[in-house]
Amino acid sequence: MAATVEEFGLWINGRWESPEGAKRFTTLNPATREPIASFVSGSPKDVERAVTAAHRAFPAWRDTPAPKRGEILLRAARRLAERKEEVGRWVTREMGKVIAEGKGDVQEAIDFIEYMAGEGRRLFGETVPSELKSKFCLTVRQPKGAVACITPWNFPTAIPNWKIAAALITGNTVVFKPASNTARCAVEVVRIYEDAGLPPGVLNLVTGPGGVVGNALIDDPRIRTVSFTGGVEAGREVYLRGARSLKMVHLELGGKNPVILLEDAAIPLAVDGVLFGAFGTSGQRCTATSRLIIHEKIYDQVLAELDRRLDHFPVGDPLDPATAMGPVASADQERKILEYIEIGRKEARLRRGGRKLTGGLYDRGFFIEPTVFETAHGTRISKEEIFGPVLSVLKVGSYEEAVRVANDVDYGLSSALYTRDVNKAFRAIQDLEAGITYINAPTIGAEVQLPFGGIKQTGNGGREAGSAAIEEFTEIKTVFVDFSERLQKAQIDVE
Ligand code: UN1
Repeated sequence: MAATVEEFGLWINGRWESPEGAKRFTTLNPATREPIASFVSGSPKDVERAVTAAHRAFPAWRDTPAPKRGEILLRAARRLAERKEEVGRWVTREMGKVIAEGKGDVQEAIDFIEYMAGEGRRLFGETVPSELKSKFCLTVRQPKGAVACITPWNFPTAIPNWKIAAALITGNTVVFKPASNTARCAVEVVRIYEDAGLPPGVLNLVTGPGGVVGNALIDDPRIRTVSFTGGVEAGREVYLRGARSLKMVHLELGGKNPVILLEDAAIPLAVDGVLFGAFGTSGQRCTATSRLIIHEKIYDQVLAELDRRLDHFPVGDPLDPATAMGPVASADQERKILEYIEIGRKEARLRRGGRKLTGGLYDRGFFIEPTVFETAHGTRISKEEIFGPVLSVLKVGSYEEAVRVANDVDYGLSSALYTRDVNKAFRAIQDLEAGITYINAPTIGAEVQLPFGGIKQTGNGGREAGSAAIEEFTEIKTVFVDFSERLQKAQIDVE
């Protein structure tokens, strides 16, 4: 008999509504396959209502002073901080990351909302001298209008808030379309803004498939910006679709992030970092360490240390604080990762792991062993994003070769170098083709007050978080104020 689960509707214009006869879907706990909750599979009509609500709410929200908007955001951040434990558990139950990371996901959301709340008293423009007398030149930031935030399942509270909090502080209204398999977490995201007293229509939630809800949002001419985080194929579709109506489309896509260990790297520190980078969140981060590029002089020693550490690396119940790695997020994820492992077995040397875990609690969920391949550069597993607990290890003979290998992929999100040589460190900051470079730290763990994003196929040139978050959701208005009381002609009256 199917267990009954809590049912949620769509949040449109400040009300939870369940459209008559709507199709529904249920999310699952990937550690147990237990159902979590049921959600509406939104239709184009639902999107239409949500966009209308966002569009109508825009003028009043735009005219609310930004510091006032900031007060609401601060209340939302405090509300989320009070509920961190509870929401962190929803993240772990619905997505499978271990509880410390579930709470970390929520903390990242809190940090960012707080940061954006403060931004309500900044939102700086520029003042620039004029070439003419008695004339001021300045810029102001203006909101875009109604925007769409389409978010992935791997950071089900942090990434939605990177987008929503930035969109709201700058005076936009939002339609939020979360990944279907973490819809329960999306409800928590909406609730904190509801509790904080956000006016009706300023934030709206429509759950459902990207091919229906996402597409309807992108096609709606009233949506001025689409902010999307997800896979590269879906991102390309979003970009092309948005291009038809000349929308600003902000993309955060994949990664194939390298950690380079030079011959003078502090090995235990580096291995700590690699384990966290490669197997944290079961490797399901855009920033995950998926390639370990080691100088040949320390290659054997590093791998021996990695093996030693992985011999005691508990995989299991993500709610148990002693667990190092939980399940992968879904049956789909499990299938794709196991397919890549099969590809790897044919083209590279499997050093450890490689199996779906079975027996006991493993039979109920989607558990895969932490997997390490030794491979030559150029194999599929060393170049394609796997988004799972699979690390490709590559041996190189020099700094130059390490950088060449690191850069020879389609992506450019995060990168890392372990060395004690300050000159090499600074060279790598110049040489590594990536939006983020870490020195003596792994490829994951970006902080919200800095811009986040990548180059090449990781995106289309934008950044989110940090100061860049404001750019993502605002138009710049350039203002000229002439108080000379006569016609002054730029470029002409200058001699
Ligand atoms: C992602 O995987 O898309 O730097 C985001 C990190 C996290 C964010 C990851 N703070 O790994």
